Parts: sequence; C-alpha cells; structure tokens
Amino acid sequence: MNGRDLVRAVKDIGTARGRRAWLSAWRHRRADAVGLPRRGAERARVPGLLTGTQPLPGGGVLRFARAELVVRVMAGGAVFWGWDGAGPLPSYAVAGSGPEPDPRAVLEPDTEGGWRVVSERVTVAVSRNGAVEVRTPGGTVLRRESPPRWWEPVDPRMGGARWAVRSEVPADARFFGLGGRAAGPRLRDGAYRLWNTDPKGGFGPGDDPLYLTMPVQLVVADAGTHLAFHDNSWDGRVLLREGEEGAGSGPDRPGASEMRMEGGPLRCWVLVGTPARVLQGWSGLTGAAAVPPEWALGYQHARWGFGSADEVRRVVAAYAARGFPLSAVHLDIDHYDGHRAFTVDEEKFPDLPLLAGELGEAGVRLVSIVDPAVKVGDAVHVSGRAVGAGGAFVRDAAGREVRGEVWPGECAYPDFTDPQVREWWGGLYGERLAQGFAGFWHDMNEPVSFKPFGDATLPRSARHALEGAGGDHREGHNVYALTMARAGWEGLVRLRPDERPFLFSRSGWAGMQRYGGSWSGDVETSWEGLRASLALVLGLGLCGVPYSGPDVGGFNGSPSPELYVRWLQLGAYLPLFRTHSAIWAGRREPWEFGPEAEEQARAVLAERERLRPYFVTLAHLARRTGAPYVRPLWWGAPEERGLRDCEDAFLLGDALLVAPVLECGADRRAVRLPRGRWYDTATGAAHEGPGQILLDAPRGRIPVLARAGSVLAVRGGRAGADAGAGGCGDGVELEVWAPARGRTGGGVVIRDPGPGFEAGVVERYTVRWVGDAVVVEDEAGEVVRGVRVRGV
Ligand code: NBV
Repeated sequence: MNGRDLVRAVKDIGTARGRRAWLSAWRHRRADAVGLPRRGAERARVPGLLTGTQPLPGGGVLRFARAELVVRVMAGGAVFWGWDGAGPLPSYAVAGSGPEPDPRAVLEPDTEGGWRVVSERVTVAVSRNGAVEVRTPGGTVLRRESPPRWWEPVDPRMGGARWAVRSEVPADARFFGLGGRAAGPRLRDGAYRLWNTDPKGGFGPGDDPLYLTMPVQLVVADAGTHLAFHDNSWDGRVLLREGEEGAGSGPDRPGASEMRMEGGPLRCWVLVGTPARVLQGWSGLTGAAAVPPEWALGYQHARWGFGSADEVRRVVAAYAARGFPLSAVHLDIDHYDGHRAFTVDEEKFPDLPLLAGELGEAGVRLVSIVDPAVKVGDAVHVSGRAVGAGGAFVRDAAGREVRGEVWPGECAYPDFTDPQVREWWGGLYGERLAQGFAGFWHDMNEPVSFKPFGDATLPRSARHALEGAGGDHREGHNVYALTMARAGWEGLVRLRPDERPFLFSRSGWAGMQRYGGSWSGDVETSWEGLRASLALVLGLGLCGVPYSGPDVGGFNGSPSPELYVRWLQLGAYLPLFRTHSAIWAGRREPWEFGPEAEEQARAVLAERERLRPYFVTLAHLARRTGAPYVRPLWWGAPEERGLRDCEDAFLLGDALLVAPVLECGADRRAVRLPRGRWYDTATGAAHEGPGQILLDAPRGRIPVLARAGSVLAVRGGRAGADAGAGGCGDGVELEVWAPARGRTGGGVVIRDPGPGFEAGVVERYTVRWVGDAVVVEDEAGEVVRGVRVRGV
C-alpha cells in the first residue's frame, strides 16, 4: 500500500461501504492465503540440446533433452510454436478451431545443426538449443526468441511453471501494441504489465497497465513487420528495450523484448508481412471485427449523473434546438435502482420505453451501461444461483461464492468462462431491450472489487470454469471481460437475430473485436489525457480492436474551452465519438463552453456527419480485412523510419491524414507526410510527401489532408434522385481528390446494408485524368456522374 492508498483506506473506514471494502479486502487476502498453493522451492529448466525430431503437416516436433517444441506453419502463412505440449487450442483468442497446417511446409535440417520449416512467406529456424528464429523468405531475421527458461515447483502439486523468454528484433525496430497503453502508440523502453487494471479515477500517460491488456506485439522494422502473440492469459510482464544502430562501423544493438509469465502455456503465433497483411492474418486468426450499427458511427453523448429522464429529454431537446446532430445518449449507473444492473430507478426514470420511443423518433438511440457484479440477494443474483449445478457465480477454493464491494454494495461475480453462465447472462439483456435500449456499454469488468488495499479485483485463488478445464483467477482474470462480451453479444444475437448488436467494453483481451469495441475508460481531463486518447485508439487498432474512442473532454475534470474543442476535433475522426464525464466533473454539452466553442463544435459535428458514410465503409473494411479505421502514418510505408516515430497524427482509412492539435495554445503544427500528394482539405493546397510541412491550425479546425486520387463516400447536401449516379439516392455522394497529373487513383465504398448482418456490396472506383478532366469509373467501366472532384 502506498501513502495515497493508506490515506484513502483510513478515510474509507468511516463509511459503510468503506467498512465492507475493508472486510472484503481481508477476506480476499485470506482466501488467497488458504486457496493458493504455496510454491515452495523451484527448479529452473532450459530445453537443453536437440535429441530428435518428428515431422508433422506444416512442420513437426523437436525434442530437446528437457523440453519439447512443436512448430507449424499454417495455411495463409501464420507461424505457430508451442513448448511442452502446448497446441493452438484451447484458446480464448483464436476464432473457431484456428487455421489448418500448410501441408507444403516441411521440417528439414539446416546447415548449422538445427532444423527449419521453409514456406512461401516465412522461414522458421530452430537452433540445437531451442532458439526460434523467424526469417523473411530472403533470410533476414525478424525475431529471434532465445531458448525459454522455466521455473517449476519442486513439488508438482504446487502448480505449473513460471517462464520467461527473451526475443531480439532488428536494431531499428519499433514496438507497438500490448493492448490499450496510455504511453503509446510507440512503446518505449520499460516494463508493461499484462493484467487488466482499473487505474482508478482518471489516468494519464504515466499510468500502466490499464483496463485492456493483451500479449500482442506489433514490431515494425526495415526488414519487415511482424506481429507476435503469446497466447497466454496469465499475469505477466513485458520488458521492452528499443535497439540502437551502431555509429559508423560500430555494432548494432538489437531491440529486445523479454516476457515473464506467472504461469500458463508457452506458445506463440507470429504473422509476417506488410502491416495490412499482418492485421489481415490477425483478424483471420482471432476473428473478424463486429460491424457497429450505422448509428453508432455518429456523435454520442454520455454522462454519469443524468438526474432523471427529464434531464435526458432536456439535453436531447437542446441538441435538437441548436441543430446539432446526436446519434445516441448513454445512461450510466445512476439510472439503475440502487446501482443494480438490469434494474431501473422508476422514480427518476419512469417509463424508459416511452423515453426511448420519443428519442427514437428524433433519431436518438439509448445505450445502457452494464456492470457485471450482481448485488447479493437481488433478483438477478437469485436467478443466477439457479444456473447449472453450482450457480453462476465465481467461487473460492472452498466452494463459497466470492463477494466483493462494488456500486450496489456486496456483490457476486458471474463466471463468464462457463458457457451456461454466458447463456443465462445473455438472456438478461432481454430486459434491457424491453426498456428500449439499443446498445450496451460494459464497465467495471476488469473485474473491479473496491478495496482499501491489495489488488482491486477478485482473489487470485477464485475458481473459474474456463470452459470446463477449471482453473483460477490467475488465468481467468484477463479474459473476464472478453467472455462477458461474448455472453452479451451472443445473448443479443439470440434475442434480436436480425440486428447487429452495439457493444463496447472497458476491459477485454485478444479477440475482443468479435463482439464489439472498447473505449478509453477514465482518461484524465488534461492535454496529456488528450494525447493518451489517441495512443489508446491507435494501439488497440494495431491489436485488432478497431472500434474505440475516448471520453471527449476527459472523464474527471472541467476542460477549458480550448481543450474541449481540441478533444472534440480529435474525437470526430475516431470510430467511437462520444462525450462523457464523471458525476463530479463539468458538463460536456458543446454549448457549455461559450459561444465561440459552440460554433466550433457545430462545425466539428457537421463534418463528422458528412463523413459518416466513410466511417461505414471503414467499419466494413475492418471486418473484411482487419485494417483498423485509425492507422499510424507508417501503415502504408513501414520502411519510412520518420513515420514510425510520428505519434501525433494518423491516417483515417486510406484517404485522410488527420493531424489533431494536442498542445495548449498551438495554432499551427508540423505535419509529417507519407509519400505522395496530399491536399489540405481546408484550403485545397497540394503538398508533396515525403516530408514535413507546417500548417495552420486555428482554434476552429485541425489540419486534415486528403490523399491525391482517393475516393470517399460522404453524406451529400443533395440527397435523393438528384444526387446522380454518385449518389444512389441514399444521400451518399462520392468525393474524389484529383490524382497528380499522369497518375491514377481509386477507392472502395461500402454502403450501409441496414441493421442486419448483410456484408454490404463493395463498390470499386478508379480515378484518372482524361484530357483536362478527372474521370471516375465504376467496375463496369461506366463513368460515374454527380461526383465532387476536389483538388483541381
Ligand atoms: O459508472 C460510472 C463510471 C463510468 O461513468 C465510467 O465511464 C467508467 O469508466 N464507472 C467507470 C465507474 C466509476 C469510476 C470512478
């Protein structure tokens, strides 16, 4: 306990909640003392020397004196290796049964006494002492994992092995990923913990870990890009050290990543290729991203502390009166009866279905927060206790329900790693749908148990079903929110089979994208918080979770008008665009910041509306290709080193480059451009990349550049038949940015196929100069009319 925690703990003891939290902290500590095996003496082990091999499709088994390794290259090029019997399954991350081995890839001896598997896209080489190298087809080493070290209890009843592996990457490599990290997107030297954690009450760039961690690293180097995923949900740490290139003829120092895990399997997936290819492979492995409903790509307003349904009505009416677009309003825990999930405070929110209906007529959806902890004795608790043979809730090693203190008081925690529990929990969303809610916001699912000391989650000894395999919270913790999301998603699909659910969650793990997105959580109201917002969205996107966004304005304070407007300007180009704040923090309605900010906000919201069809396209592309909507500048040019270090701008799809203002008082900013021509969308001026330019960024706007030759779907002013062929009568128009003379361009558009699961039609357009005109053609070679050509 540090000093701050101590002060808080002493204060807390004066309240009933505080006393309960103390009690539960003591109980959890005791539960672990009794329920966790004491490891006692440990023995260290390394693989030793290679003794034999056995071929298998896609690779084979390599036997060492004291360990066994299986290496397989899968169809599509993903590489898998696992030590001591670890195979790809079971896995919470891998979708379905995972890819099949590539029968053409075979294990063969190499010239150095080791063995290798050569495939079209990658070579894996294993040395005589168990180091594993991943090489490009040209032979360049992208990653070299040293022989692992295990520490196992001398008494095997005391649990499995802890382990560590150290990997080297090229000296010029940069690390990204590891889930949502406030200090990213480039992960600098340091230790990053793999344990989903609520940092409590407003975090900044110095806080780590946060709510959504995962052992996914994206490594970008001159030699190539690769993603490494150690499929293991246990607590662990990743120590990163960027490499250094030797000056003159001096030697390079490679980059290093050391992973130390408290238990669980030692198995690794590696995907190699361009960033786009790697993310495509990753979404193939862990599942395609859910496409949010179209309305979830519009502007949304949330608040912890809406006092009543009438306050919600007033806020919505105020948006409408000003002509501000609003897609959804989110109700936080204060609409619950006594903070209990799946209840409504009927006094403050009488007749929610009526409210939902009224809002619906104005085109505004209602989204409900859902907390996993269930108040003991509540109807949901009673119904959960009847699930299966032992009830739905997490138990301790002695078989008693684990209790924790959360908003409603003393709570029990559903064990979402049990399929029967997921089914029961998913059914509960029927109550929410009947209340008129259209979307779901999962909170507190790290999971949180308030405590004055110790880890503010469940005891590590708490038992989980883990799909029948059985285990404890050391393994179940990091997949708690992922399995909760699965329960919610599957329940909603059962309840409303014709509608794509809208679900986003504070915590999660690898594969989260199958069920929905995420958001920043309680990012602090500060310029650092604004910067962290972008880091989180970029980092999550590179880990395969493309839909996320921050609490615009920050969670816990009152932003200045300048900070608020800058945050809104950033948020408008991120997938989840939502203002939100804590009950004790200032309001977030755009008109609360004075007339100037209000007009600036008007322009921001209008631009997001205009770009909504583009977001629809990006959502469908994320599902089809794994490419996040929001991409680092190096996405298409990972070999450009300057771009790898650029953390204050991003690409939105293929067409736009967004350069938010992240500094107080700035009215100009430097913008680094990737190769090619870029148009300043505000002035139409053309700039040639690669290079760096200085652009105006007055308070009312941030620099947004369009790639020459790109095609974007936008919401046009000329809806209906009048919109011509480019419009298709759905209000969507094509905006085209002229290619440089003598060059061509193009792009794809996927229109909203409606609320169901239809994939949407991919429309492909090409752009070229014909004489003095820019001509856009569809796939059939027909010239598209009614297109807005810019940059000419
Ligand atoms: O439900 C209240 C808040 C919510 O507004 C916020 O978005 C979550 O991140 N919730 C956390 C619980 C309380 C945080 C202090």
